[in-house]
Amino acid sequence: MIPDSLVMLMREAEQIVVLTGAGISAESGIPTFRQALTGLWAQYDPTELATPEAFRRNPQLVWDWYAWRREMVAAASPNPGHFALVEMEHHARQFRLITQNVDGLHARAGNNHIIELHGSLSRVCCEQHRHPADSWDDSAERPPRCRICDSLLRPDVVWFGEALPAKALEQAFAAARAAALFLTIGTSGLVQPAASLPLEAAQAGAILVEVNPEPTPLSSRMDYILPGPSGTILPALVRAVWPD
Ligand code: BJW
Repeated sequence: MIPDSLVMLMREAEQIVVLTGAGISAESGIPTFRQALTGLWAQYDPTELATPEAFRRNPQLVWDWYAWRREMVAAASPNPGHFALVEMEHHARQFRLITQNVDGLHARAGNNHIIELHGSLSRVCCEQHRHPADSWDDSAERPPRCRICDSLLRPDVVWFGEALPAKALEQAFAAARAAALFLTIGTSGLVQPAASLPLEAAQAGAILVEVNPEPTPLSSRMDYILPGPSGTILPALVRAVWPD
């Protein structure tokens, strides 16, 4: 299942860089971003809720959607795919993990070198000045208001049309350019600028590997495709490369 040539390349790679998307958390029971929602949220399209316009139009709806997701993530656990990346970090000479996910499951699994491109569900800040809020009471007004400037609180995540955190973005592109081997795991490769990272890595000479049960717009650029769920493929990959 894992080509011998890939095993050798991974063993010898000076720096392994990984980009993850929602697919790696699918086996933890967290729906992917472009998967239709079920239950209470079935009538909404996530790509239409994750926008500043949606928040301006209906802040309570967007706040409640994130509260629901925060609870779902708190009840979930990292899966074998997350844990395989902890092993990979342990064995690789140098390792960087770039994630588009806001669920914090990589950190909970035990990875150390994580670059979060799209923020974090666990942080909340105010709409106007991005003042961080450590605690909030949403029993009265939802969203609650910032204690400093009275603007509405929002999740500290990156919505469409918003700039990614400058430092994280800079670190991610630097890591991509330094990669000997770049793994793209569980992402549809549709959202920029994250989707440009594998191409930046390839331009600088990296070998590209994709782990995904479905083909993506990035698939044609890959050197290796490992089709299947990351919770199965990644543990098999780590076992093949570092058997002991
Ligand atoms: C499995 C699996 C299993 C299933 N195992 N795999 C250039 C060209 C065109 C457009 C743009 C461009 N540059 C910028 C844009 C606009 C826009 C964009 O990219 N639009 C495209 C959709 C066309 N980008 C932006 O707006 C970005 N901002 C920006 O560029 O700002 C510029 C600026 C500069 C200065 C000032 C101001 C502005 C921001 C993008 C922010 C994205 N935010 C979100 C929400 C985050 C918060 C939240 O989670 O609510 O990020 S949207 C959503 O998409 C989320 C995800 O991180 C992101 C990527 O999704 P992902 O992870 O790929 O998930 P899915 O669901 O799409 O795919 C899952 C995959 O898993 C699938 O392939 C499955 O097959 C697979 N899978 N089970 C492995 N078991």
